[in-house]
Amino acid sequence: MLLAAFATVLMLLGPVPPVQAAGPVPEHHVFAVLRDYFPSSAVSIKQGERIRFVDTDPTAGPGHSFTETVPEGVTPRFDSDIVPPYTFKDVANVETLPPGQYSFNCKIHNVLKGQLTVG
Ligand SMILES: [Cu+2]
Repeated sequence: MLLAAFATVLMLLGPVPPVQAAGPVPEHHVFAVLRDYFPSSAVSIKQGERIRFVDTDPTAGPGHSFTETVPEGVTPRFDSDIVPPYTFKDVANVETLPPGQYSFNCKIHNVLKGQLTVG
């Protein structure tokens, strides 16, 4: 009797949704700078993904950065800061960006620039 009532309640509740895992680990999109140029001027990531900026440029002593292009005095919303040659950094805050288009450049070398699309 009690079991039948319990079974009826379960049927009324419907199927139990599967338990969600903690969620996917944000992926890293690797963006490298090669010998004083960005090999691609366009980068696309999904919302929540991160970008690991790798400097493989042996010619640039000061290194490079992956930084949002902003007017002087404005704080960029994402920035790897300067990455010395043969090292890498994750671009800070890029995983928090809402979908949209963003311009980026190297803060040392303004000619190194591109477009980031967050989908
Ligand atoms: Cu640079």
